[in-house]
Amino acid sequence: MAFTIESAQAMFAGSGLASPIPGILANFEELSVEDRLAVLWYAYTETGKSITRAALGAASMALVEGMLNDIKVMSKTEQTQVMFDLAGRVDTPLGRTYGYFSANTKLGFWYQLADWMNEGIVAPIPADYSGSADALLLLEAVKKLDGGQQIQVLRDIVVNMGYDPTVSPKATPKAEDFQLERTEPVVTGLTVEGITDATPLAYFEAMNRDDFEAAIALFVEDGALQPPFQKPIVGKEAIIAYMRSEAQGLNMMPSRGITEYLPDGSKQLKITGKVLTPWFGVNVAMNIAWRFALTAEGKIFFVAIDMLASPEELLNLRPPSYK
Ligand code: ECH
Repeated sequence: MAFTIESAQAMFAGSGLASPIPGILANFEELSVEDRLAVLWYAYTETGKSITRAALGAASMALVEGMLNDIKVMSKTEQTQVMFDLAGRVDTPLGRTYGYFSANTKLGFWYQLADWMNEGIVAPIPADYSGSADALLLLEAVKKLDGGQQIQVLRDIVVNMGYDPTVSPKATPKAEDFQLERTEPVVTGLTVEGITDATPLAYFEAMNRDDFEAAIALFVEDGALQPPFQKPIVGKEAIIAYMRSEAQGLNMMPSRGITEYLPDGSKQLKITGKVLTPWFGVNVAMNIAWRFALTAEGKIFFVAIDMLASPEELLNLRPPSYK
């Protein structure tokens, strides 16, 4: 039985709980722009305490610098308008420029604005705004998430701001946009309880060295990678472009896994563990599952990265019916 992307997506279906994140993101979309910014401000000041942003590559802010400097010299009213337009995805020149930034560049942009807000250089949010009942409810839901889930929510919202004139497929983000440097030592010499297969171990070690060439060499030509809450990215070229832009400096700490052997020699594996992002270092560990579909030759046909709904899922690898 050969895998298809659809069959691989369904691997270990039902072995995880439904994540609260898609619902929270959908509710966020229903809020007014004022409410959105207020929720982001409070969510950020809660989690932001633990941000130990990695050192940024020297060239990395060049792209956003012009935009940030324009904002810096604006009046407070204009600054607020820019933020409203970005949050409301209005078609403006600034919104379009933002729309083309890679995820890390967008995060770096807001990170700088947040600093400037605290220093009084940029208009604060929200000076005299207390938030609607819906906004407060959403904030309560965000507070109940673990740290890893909270930063995922923040990241998804920031990525979807601005005006994006491209219809899918999205313009491939450029790696040189924004380089993040490692803050934590690279995790090497991994052992994963229950996993002896060389391919996933080689994958984790390559990713932990930011050696995306070595990681991509483990995939079949039309292989696919599915990031959390996203559609699969198909084909080696698209995957490596994505990795260069989004996976720099990540530390992957897989801890245990299970393997299912299929009659034709192919395998499906589920591995759980923690991932650190250079944005937060050791302050926030994300609970993650990787679901690999490996061909009989040991190549990666598909890997899905899932954000776990609860830490218990790190241990419960099988659906209830297997128990
Ligand atoms: C202020 C108010 C106005 C509006 C806004 C504000 C600023 C907000 C700021 C937010 C900053 C947020 C940050 C979030 C960073 C999140 C990072 C995450 C990373 C997750 C990575 C994962 C990796 C998974 C993968 C694995 C693989 O094996 C393959 C590759 C890959 C307050 C001004 C907006 C400043 C910095 C969640 C899960 C494991 C798929 C990448």
